[in-house]
Amino acid sequence: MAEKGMDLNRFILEEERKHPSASGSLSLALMALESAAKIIASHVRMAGLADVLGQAGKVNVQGEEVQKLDELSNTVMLQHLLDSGQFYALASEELNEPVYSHKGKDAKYVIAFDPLDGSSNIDVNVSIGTIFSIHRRIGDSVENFLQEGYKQVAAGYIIYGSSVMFVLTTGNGVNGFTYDPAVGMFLLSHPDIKIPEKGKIYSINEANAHKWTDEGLVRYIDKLKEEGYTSRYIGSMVADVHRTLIKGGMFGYPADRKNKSGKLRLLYEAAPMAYIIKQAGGRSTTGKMDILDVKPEDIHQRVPVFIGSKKEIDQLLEFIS
Ligand code: P6P
Repeated sequence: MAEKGMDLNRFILEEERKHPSASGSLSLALMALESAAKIIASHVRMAGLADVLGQAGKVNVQGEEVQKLDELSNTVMLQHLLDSGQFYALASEELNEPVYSHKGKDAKYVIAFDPLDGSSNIDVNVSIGTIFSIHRRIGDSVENFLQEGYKQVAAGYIIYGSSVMFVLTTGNGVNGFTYDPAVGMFLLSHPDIKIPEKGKIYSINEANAHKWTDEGLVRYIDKLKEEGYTSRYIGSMVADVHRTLIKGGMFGYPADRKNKSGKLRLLYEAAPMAYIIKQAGGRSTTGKMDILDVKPEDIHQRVPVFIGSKKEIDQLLEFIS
């Protein structure tokens, strides 16, 4: 296990050395992500002062008002990832269609990302985050993004909270790196993260309970209450899932009569988070199947999401499957 305090770049290179056939492309890809994360973190930290808050007055592909930080984060991600030359194509929550990279026309990977998830929380200074999912390139067009989540090469998120953390898996466990702005480096603070087998917290927007379409979900939540669980729901997926990873329990965004497939996006929210949690020893489900087994049909496809500790997810499936 890597030593605490190791910086992210050295960690990435040492992981590369474990794969003699590695070309170094994934390392360069992850380092480009790291650079983008540092710049986004700087702007998020200054948001309250730089008058970046407020609506940019535009509506994104999700039909949501775009905050200026959303736009800026998307631009920073595109700039660094395209410039790295390590990605054949990029898909973003903020863009209708994927971007195909000239510099990456022979690249081995594609990436899907949510540049700034939870952005509706920017104005109230709640933790928000960037989520990413990296797959191998398998073709010349959109099929690159329609791969099941279990095929991900790497996935993770950067949470911009009381501290900035880069949480990453490349398929060999989960490691968390906390940003030290004094030296401008992400330092290994949470080596080999494992989600507790069982938690004491459930995280779900109960205001939607009367609309949930999963029969038994209300009874499941009532059972957790009887077992003494507490509720924590921030309304920022990266923050809610990060707490679940560290403390255990479950996070859910179910389907309801209004959102027939739930609200969260498969490619760049549910699948990368499910991969992180699985690599940390947890479970994920749509209520019907493991999130990582879902074959995407559209790059902005939504899925119902239940992610967390083995005990809570196994117990959930006794109530809703
Ligand atoms: P609701 C934030 O807008 C987001 O996309 C996720 O980060 C979060 O988990 C969810 O929506 C919150 O949705 O309907 O509970 O406000």
